[in-house]
Amino acid sequence: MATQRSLVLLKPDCVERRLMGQIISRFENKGLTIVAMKMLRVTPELSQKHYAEHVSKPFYKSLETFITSAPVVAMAVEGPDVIRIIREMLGATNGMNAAPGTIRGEFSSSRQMNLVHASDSPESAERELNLYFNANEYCPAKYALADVIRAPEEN
Ligand code: FUP
Repeated sequence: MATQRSLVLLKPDCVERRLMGQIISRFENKGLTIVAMKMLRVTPELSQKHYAEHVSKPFYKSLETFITSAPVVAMAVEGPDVIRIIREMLGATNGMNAAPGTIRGEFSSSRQMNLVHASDSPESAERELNLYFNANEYCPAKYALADVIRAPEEN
């Protein structure tokens, strides 16, 4: 299984609601590896780049107001098939439709305030990671317990 990296963003609602620890714990509990992390304020310029495919849509202005309203936490999360796994952990985009047990299913009842963003394809991941991180901000490591999380051939 190919090792991938996904951009995961804990959005302003996640930070404001003090849910950062609970959400990060889910990724750690699953055995995924955080290889870069920072807190920042998304600017309108960064929002327009991040949500380039949505800039011309009617909901964009409201989305920009929301994503720039409070700090976010950006993470690069690494693991085999991690892009699919994290999207499944998040659940449907609209928290009202997200399955019980998913992050949005447990914590969100909103389409806009859905707590977490994660890349939806390898192409998106590369583009989005480059928006948030420079090459020298990654801290890849082989942790001591890696071999009790997955067999070496599963990585
Ligand atoms: P996702 O791939 O889950 O990030 O969702 P989309 O690319 O479809 O949407 C990007 C963000 O826009 C989502 F976080 C939700 C938000 N959104 C709205 O706020 N209103 C809409 O009508 C559609 C999407």
